Amino acid sequence: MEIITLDFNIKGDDRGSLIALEQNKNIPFNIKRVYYLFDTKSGVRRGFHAHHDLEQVLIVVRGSCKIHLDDLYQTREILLDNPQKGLYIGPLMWHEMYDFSDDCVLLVLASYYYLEEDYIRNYDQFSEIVSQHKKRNVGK
Ligand code: T46
Repeated sequence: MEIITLDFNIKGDDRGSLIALEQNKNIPFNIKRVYYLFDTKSGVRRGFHAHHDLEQVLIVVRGSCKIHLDDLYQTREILLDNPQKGLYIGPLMWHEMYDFSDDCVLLVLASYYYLEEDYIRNYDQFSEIVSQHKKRNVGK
């Protein structure tokens, strides 16, 4: 599984740090939506879905959390604990977020508006779609 992480430059000076995020520059798509998760209760695990088409970059701007990634063939656990790092999650990647620190603020930049039809929330359905997709792309 290819894990795409993004490193953001800090525009730092003696006043502190600043990171700028720009579509099609350090974020690899047009940004249509921004949302953030905070005050996540202890022990909570969320996500449990993949997207058909959506592209996203996840950035923990404060605190830490872990991301479970599953492309049907491999799984990976990624620790996000640095506002300088982004994790790219593209289509057909099952993901779950867990181990949120009390102070965690998880910022997400998304390539499209909120669309429930883009979610695959059932793992069996995810498995079916990825397998079909792989079959169609064999030999390409
Ligand atoms: C994802 C992970 C990383 C909206 O109304 N608009 C929005 O833009 C979003 C993201 C959510 N919602 C509503 C839908 C639900 O009623 O907010 C509620 C919580 O959403 P959800 O249960 O989908 O949250 P997570 O944490 O499971 O997943 C979210 C994103 O939905 C998802 O796209 O990739 O964060």
